[in-house]
Amino acid sequence: MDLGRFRDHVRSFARDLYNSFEGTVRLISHLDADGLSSAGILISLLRRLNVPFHLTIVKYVSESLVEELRREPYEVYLFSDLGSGDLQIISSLGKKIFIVDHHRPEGDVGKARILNPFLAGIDGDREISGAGVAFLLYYEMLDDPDMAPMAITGALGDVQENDGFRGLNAEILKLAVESGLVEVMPDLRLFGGPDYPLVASLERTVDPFIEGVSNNSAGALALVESLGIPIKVGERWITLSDLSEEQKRDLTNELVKRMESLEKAKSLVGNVYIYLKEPKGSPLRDLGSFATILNACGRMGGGHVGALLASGLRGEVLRKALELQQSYKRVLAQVLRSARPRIVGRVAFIDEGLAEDTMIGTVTSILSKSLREADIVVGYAHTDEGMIKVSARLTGKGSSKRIDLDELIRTASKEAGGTGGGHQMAAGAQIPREGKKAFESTLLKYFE
Ligand SMILES: [Mn+2]
Repeated sequence: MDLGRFRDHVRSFARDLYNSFEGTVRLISHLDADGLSSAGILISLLRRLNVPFHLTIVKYVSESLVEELRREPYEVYLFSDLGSGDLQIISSLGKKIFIVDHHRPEGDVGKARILNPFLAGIDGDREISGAGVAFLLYYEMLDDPDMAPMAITGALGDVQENDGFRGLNAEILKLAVESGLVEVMPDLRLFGGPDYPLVASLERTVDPFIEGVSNNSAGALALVESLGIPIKVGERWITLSDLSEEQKRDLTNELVKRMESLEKAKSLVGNVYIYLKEPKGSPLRDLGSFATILNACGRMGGGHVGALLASGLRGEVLRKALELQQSYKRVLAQVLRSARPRIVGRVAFIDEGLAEDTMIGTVTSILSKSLREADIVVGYAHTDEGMIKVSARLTGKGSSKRIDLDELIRTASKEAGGTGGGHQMAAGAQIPREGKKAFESTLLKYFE
């Protein structure tokens, strides 16, 4: 693998971490799909080195978290897929601190040891995920590529794939393919991948949303039957890979008709990443779906289940993870049904109380695709810290195309006494409760 300038960083970090092992390692990771993939890789690493660990999955680093950690009896703290933006709070911990992350570092590193692509001049937003960084550490210490698929899963979860991977992600993928762990091929991107039962696959695909099929088993079945595709091949359910070229073309055409936009239709076809060690019929065989399942675990308070799943455990752990995914779908559907956006000018607001802070981003995202009366959707949720989490998305309506949400949210959250930013199409913020009015008036002023 060509790690370029990052190679020396990985080596010296691995050496320092290895030399610091004594007693139990305190592992803290992020609750999104990338954070859980990272945790899975690090758990697997510690297990193989016979180092005991104590794991906690968190949404973000806060002062109260660090306060709690400080009172614990551990010596070595390992943070993954978070921490780079909170160097100041973390260094106040006063223990041996190791950070494995790909977020842009902010503040003074202090005594903490940090492994971060940005510090080697590599773009951690696009070229490597938290799980990717954890994997490079794993590979350096164990010289075994077996966890590379989890690095790909993390990168898919963080939406770093765009017609393939770049930079270090591409290097890791190459290793995974050459080691016979992963196969990449262009196909329909449905839940579960090409070897998953087709009807279930259609029903469970929600991003992109397929009108009359997503979350609708009768609709999914009717669609397959209307195309003259048999439901079963002998004794087993038919899958995408069983279809002839012609059947696949018919199916694709039918699905494209049900998409709300051309962009969405395009996202339906692309590379799929097959995890060859997973049996056919397992939803984990498709790494994109693996990320979807991990995401649901995290959002439903089952982060530890997701992390164990990512570390390679199956059986009861897999059963629990799939259960969490089902309840996530139910809760999300319920939240979406009861959403009543408050529309002011060209902004649709979703007030606190509808969704929890772990779910508001997803809710805002989904609503932004259906709301036509606004340019942007702004969702609010209470946080455990007594703040308001803000999540904003462009609706994709013609007039919204020129809005730079990153800048707009950054400015408005600053006015409100908070912090925020993100990307042009999607951004987020944390603001104090009393800052909500100032936040909204700054936002609305932009549209005057
Ligand atoms: Mn990440």
